[in-house]
Amino acid sequence: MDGIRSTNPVAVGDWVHFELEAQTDDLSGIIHNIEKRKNVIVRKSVNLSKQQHIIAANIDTVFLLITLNNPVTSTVFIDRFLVSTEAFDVNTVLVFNKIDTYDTQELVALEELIAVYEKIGYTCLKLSAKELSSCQELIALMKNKTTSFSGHSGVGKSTLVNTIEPGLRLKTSEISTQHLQGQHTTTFAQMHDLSFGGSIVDTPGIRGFGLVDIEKEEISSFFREFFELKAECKFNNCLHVDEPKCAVLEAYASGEIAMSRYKSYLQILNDDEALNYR
Ligand SMILES: Nc1nc2c(ncn2[C@@H]2O[C@H](COP(=O)(O)OP(=O)(O)OP(=O)(O)O)[C@@H](O)[C@H]2O)c(=O)[nH]1
Ligand SMILES: [Mg+2]
Ligand SMILES: [Zn+2]
Repeated sequence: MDGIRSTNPVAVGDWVHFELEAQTDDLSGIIHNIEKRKNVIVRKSVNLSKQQHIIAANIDTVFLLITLNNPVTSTVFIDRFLVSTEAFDVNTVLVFNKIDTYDTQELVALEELIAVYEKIGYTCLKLSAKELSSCQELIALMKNKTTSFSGHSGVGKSTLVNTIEPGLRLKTSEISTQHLQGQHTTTFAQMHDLSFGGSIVDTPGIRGFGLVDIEKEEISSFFREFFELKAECKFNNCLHVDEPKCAVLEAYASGEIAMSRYKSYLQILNDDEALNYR
């Protein structure tokens, strides 16, 4: 990860060597050195397209918060996020939030979505960030670990931190009634210690998730269920689009690979700026 071109040289989660400045009251210091990072969560910087923004470093597990509506989290957003965390070696758990707000039909859709991701090996949790009793499984996964909450603005990241660690009282905001989206309440990533052990990084909501530095041929390596199959494709540089004897296409045709996952794959493969920031 060293030599990464990023807009922020130091990120939340970095281990640094620093010296306190003498004769100041506000404990300011000078950072001399940053320890080698175990991993990073990055996204493409919105304004400088070739640069990355490091959302957090040295994370044991990132929890991607997902809501079916208010705001909508699309499957292509989830899959883009997963490609990035697979590429940077960050363990990812999917947290389906706001289950108290869903009607019967939405709960069915939720179960279908969860089935897609559990089948390919991702841990999925369902909870309501406002009800501590629904968060026990999550808390068990956070204990004594450095973890992070990620996801669109308004999915409930700060609400969840407040429920888990009530002393913190982080600012949260209602979803905008006009756009049914969050209001970008959290504006910078911040790490908070947890009284049961460990620490959590609350992050600002991400609009879209651009991918950088991943070659077209590599993308399928970060779709777990494709990776397992690609050795069986006739061509070793197969992109799994229209090639003959493609094991991925065959698995898709037989229903083994979920339609939403294959659609996301094609979108990422045909990536352009317009697709990046949705
Ligand atoms: N009903 C219900 N509302 C929730 C739940 N989780 C969060 N909310 C509400 O959703 C709104 C947005 O929550 P925040 O915690 O501010 O969202 P955030 O992800 O931190 O958003 P940003 O800081 O903008 O990225 C608030 O009004 C919360 O009360 C939930 O599980 N159920
Ligand atoms: Mg927030
Ligand atoms: Zn193939």
